[in-house]
Amino acid sequence: MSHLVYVLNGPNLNLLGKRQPHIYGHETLADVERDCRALATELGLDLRFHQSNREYELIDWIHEARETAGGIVINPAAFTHTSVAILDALNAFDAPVIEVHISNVHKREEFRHHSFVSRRADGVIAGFGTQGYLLALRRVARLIAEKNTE
Ligand code: DHK
Repeated sequence: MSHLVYVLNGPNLNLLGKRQPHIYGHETLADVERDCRALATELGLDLRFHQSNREYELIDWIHEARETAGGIVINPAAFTHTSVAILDALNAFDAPVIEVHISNVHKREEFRHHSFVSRRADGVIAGFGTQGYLLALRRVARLIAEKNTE
């Protein structure tokens, strides 16, 4: 299985570090990308790191990943709670998917408690701040390694 992992980020995550820092923290998405790249190197993974405010772009990256990637780490942000289209795209992807939320969505408003993406995700991380991305990458690396020794 491929060592390429897509890290996908949904709407408003371009404002990470500036928007509601009491909820999402002070780290920017560039900080997250830097830390993910450093860990990926350590784990022997290649990374594609993307953010978009547009649902179709996230779907296109998931389709691209179908051809090339061994795993997807996705923080769909608000699309988590609304997007059957992203769920359908992930259902067409055959390798591990880990869903990440920076905040603990279960501690927040009722409408954040439901995730379409969780119906497909192999694991869900919420409330670990931006460290959640690194935990997700470690999990994907483990799942890829297990697949490759099967
Ligand atoms: C990020 C968002 O933008 C929200 O819409 C989600 C998620 C939670 C997060 O915690 O990373 O509800």
